[in-house]
Amino acid sequence: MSIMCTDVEAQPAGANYDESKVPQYVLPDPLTSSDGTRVDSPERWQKRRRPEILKLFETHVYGRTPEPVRRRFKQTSEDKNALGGKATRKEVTVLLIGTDDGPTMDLLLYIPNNAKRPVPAFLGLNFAGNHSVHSDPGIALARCWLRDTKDGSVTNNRATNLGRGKEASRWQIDKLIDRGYALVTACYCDIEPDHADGYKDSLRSIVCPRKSENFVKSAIPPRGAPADAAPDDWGAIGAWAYGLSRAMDYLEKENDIDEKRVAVIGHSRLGKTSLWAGAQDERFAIVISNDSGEGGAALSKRRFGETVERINTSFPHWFCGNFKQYNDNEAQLPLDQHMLIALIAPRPVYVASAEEDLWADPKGEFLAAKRAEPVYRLFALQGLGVSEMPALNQPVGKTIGYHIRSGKHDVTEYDWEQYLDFADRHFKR
Ligand code: GTR
Repeated sequence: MSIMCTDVEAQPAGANYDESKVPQYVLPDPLTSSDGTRVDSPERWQKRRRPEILKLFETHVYGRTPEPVRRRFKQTSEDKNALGGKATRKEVTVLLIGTDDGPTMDLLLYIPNNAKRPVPAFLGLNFAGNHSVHSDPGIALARCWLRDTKDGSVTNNRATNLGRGKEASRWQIDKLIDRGYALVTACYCDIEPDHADGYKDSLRSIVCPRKSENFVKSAIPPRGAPADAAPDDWGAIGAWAYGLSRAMDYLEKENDIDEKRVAVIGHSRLGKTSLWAGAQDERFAIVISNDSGEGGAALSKRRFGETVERINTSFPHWFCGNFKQYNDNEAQLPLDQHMLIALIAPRPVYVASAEEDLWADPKGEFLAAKRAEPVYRLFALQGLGVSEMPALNQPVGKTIGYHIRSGKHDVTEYDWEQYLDFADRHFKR
């Protein structure tokens, strides 16, 4: 793997990209409970160890997710003749606290017309608005706050028509439809705008698990969270994951989609989000993380590429307050990301890396998937089925899928082809 990559975005300066400088680290054993007892059966895992690990991630990394509050769904459009007649396009607004004047999340659905309904689906949040995922002019422009872009596709934090189809290559909707899958997406900024003050326009300022209870005034100024947030209150990733679960609530009511065959998918920060959503919410039948890196699939203790300190500094709003204790202090983390992947067991999970995406630590992503395997074995399932990282563009794995693709940090047609093949193997048996 080349480490002489000149892509600044893929490889920001000042981080470790040298395998020989990775510190010695010890990963906690997912199959040893906090009282030292060995987890030797699926029942013990589900009843005892899984809740224990979930709690560790809530307390130290992503923060606690509140119980869902009342929500309502309103279909706002339907076109049975979309994409030249091969799909039905629907738009549905989720009223996230049940009131018309409260926060909303706009879902976009494409459902294949030539497949037996109810169909399986991929569900994922998008970065740039629903109108960015396909050039179809029938998609409503995103209504949420978006970051301004140089190309004019977002101006004064509002989407413009120039953004139509801008992210289409990352979604491959025609391919999904041709293969019999629905796509369901929403813009992550509907749930929380992605900046340090975004919580002010987020569910996090309205739906709070228990304000002030357990509140410890932190020495670290509460950037990225309400001033009275507890150190284990949820961050933006927690809020985005909550949004995915609310989309799933809608899919349970949508007759054209089989809610038992929904794969949750995300790229990069949204790959961290899909893993956290899939870890918590067992309704997601497959979980896919594309180039998710630090705080996603990559092991934190390896300190290769992005570190806990870098991510907490650049994105103070993503994780809970407690996570900041591990800045430059990963060795003290009572968990690592292999345990997040293990929380998805026995459901299939797919981790993908890109060769030039060293910032996300491809090897750390592979090793986390590998170290989740013992939990899959407990369920008599084969995980990756390989002991070494595979060659480029050589997908591996049974219940845990993995590939490292050539190229940059992105979601490509190649990535989607692997996810579709993986979903076929698990959903179309
Ligand atoms: C980077 C961040 C990564 C990754 C990426 C993305 O700036 O450091 O953790 O999430 O953004 O979301 O594209």
